[in-house]
Amino acid sequence: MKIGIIGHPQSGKTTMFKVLLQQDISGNIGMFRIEDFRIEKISKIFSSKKTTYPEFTFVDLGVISGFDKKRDLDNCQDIDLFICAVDAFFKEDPKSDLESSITDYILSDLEVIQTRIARIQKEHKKGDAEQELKVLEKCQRGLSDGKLLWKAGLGPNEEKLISGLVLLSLKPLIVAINASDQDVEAKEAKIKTLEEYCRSRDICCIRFFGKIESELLELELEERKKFLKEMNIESNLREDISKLIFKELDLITFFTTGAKETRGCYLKSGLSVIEAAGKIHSDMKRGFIRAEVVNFEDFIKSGSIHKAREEGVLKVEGKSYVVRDGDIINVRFNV
Ligand SMILES: Nc1nc2c(ncn2[C@@H]2O[C@H](COP(=O)(O)OP(=O)(O)OP(=O)(O)O)[C@@H](O)[C@H]2O)c(=O)[nH]1
Ligand SMILES: [Mg+2]
Repeated sequence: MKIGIIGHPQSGKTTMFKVLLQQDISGNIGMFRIEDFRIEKISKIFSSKKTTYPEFTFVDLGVISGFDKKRDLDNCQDIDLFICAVDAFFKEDPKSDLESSITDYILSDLEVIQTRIARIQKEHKKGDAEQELKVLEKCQRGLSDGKLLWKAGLGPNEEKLISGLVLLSLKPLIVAINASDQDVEAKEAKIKTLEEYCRSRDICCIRFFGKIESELLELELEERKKFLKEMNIESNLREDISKLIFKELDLITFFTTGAKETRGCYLKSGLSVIEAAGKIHSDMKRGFIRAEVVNFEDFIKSGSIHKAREEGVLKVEGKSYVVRDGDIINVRFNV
């Protein structure tokens, strides 16, 4: 999954990017390791030589502006979710910044949609093009009402028909409010206004403390946590963002384990075990026979795979089994 950071100039995008990646990174792309205590626990129990965490790719996209729209949109093509940084440390009226970012989003999508509609109408195509036109018109109505497409109630088939277009608001959006390190109380009101605005649009938001959190990057994790606690700052940007991304993209985590490696992977919820197998290795999908599955909670209660099998919580499942969050999966395959 690829996550793009956007926002107004100087809103703290790069600061947030660095805090999320836990390093003073020079480029604008980096890997974000998703912490999950379950992975460590499983790895320890199986004495795995290697522990592999799931990761998101983060991209600091900079400002998406009118001046080089084509290039900006090309960069957004494969983004799965956007995080919009909003400056509440300096700006008097951060809500209007966020509103204007959202308006830019909507206008960009409207332009893409209208261009596409004009093209289809000009070519007088039938069949799929007619279906697409219906979806485009639905999108146009939604956008004209100020709705983000991601909230416009499009079905999977409708989304498929327009999947070739770069529509920013079709992707989930999380708002990250860069709260201030100074005059915290005085700034509380404008942060609350922002949070209220996000609620009214049904957009998830979190607070972070860009300046302080980035200054603490040089310290060890435990030291950092101690410092933040002493400063009365309750922010765990990495954990909070990770949870929200899982929620908005509707992801779950499953595990594979053995003496060689314990690995955590994320998966769209509702997918079956054969799709999970494909995420580990294409051979596993191709030659899938069956899977042995035990959920993390049951496994921990049982204490071992042997016990889990005895107690009947480890089950043999076929390819259509729908994976649950926390499943430990052993795929039997033959190629
Ligand atoms: N006081 C204060 N300054 C901050 C905070 N977060 C970021 N800054 C400062 O604001 C400036 C802009 O931060 P960046 O993270 O570079 O912002 P950006 O959105 O990446 O900026 P552009 O890429 O130029 O659009 C830098 O000088 C930061 O040190 C904060 O929470 N408090
Ligand atoms: Mg920047």
